[in-house]
Amino acid sequence: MPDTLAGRADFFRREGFMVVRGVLDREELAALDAELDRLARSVDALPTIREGFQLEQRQDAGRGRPAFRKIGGITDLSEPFARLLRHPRLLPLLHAIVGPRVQLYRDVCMMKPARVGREKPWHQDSVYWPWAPMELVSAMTALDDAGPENGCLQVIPRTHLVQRQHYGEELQLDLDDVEQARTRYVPLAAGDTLLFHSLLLHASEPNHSERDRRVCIFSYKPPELEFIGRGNRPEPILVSEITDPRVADF
Ligand SMILES: O=C(O)CCC(=O)C(=O)O
Repeated sequence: MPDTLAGRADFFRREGFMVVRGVLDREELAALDAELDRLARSVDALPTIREGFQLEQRQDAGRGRPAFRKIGGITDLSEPFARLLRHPRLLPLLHAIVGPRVQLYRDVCMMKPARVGREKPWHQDSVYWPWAPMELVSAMTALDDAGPENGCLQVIPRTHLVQRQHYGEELQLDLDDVEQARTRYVPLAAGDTLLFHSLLLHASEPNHSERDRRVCIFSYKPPELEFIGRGNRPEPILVSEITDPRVADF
């Protein structure tokens, strides 16, 4: 991995993803952990923000609390998650990739709980999303150690340059043999962040293990993207703005 900001941004543009190790320290992880615990205890009072929340289809009687699949609008629900949105380890890279003004489109925790967490088939995020051109960047930060056994993300490098046809209600696609051979697991330690392009092919397997695989995903965009969805364009949420591009080079 190149060690200058510009080199890392070039790597991202070429490969469609990159991993930033050790973004969160143990204290920050503990604060986020406590927040998810608090939200799980107040599920009945949880407001629906942006795409809202979903419980897992299969619940786990042993857990004693509802098992979430997803909690949307997490930065409005929790101050520690709002701080992660603008984490100083990520902002310079985000500016180098997205540009001088960075807005938030999506903020979710994907929980993939132990034993019951479902798979997510192969797809490109931008096919679901109302923005053109399809040039968003997601930052997936692991809140637990994530490996193949508990459903870490899988990607296919360099697939972010071409939009693919998806099918079905969940909008997914099937890989051919060549693509299958190019798939890669991306194991993350708790506190690592995977940045990936909104057209990168990715998926994750079910979690049959005894360990949760919780991640937080923020999807960032430049303000110039055109809204091509139905209804009203969502109010922009500014994450960070720099007036002097050299400031990004710290
Ligand atoms: O949580 C996962 O493993 C997959 C999430 C994902 O693919 C997405 O949110 O687009």
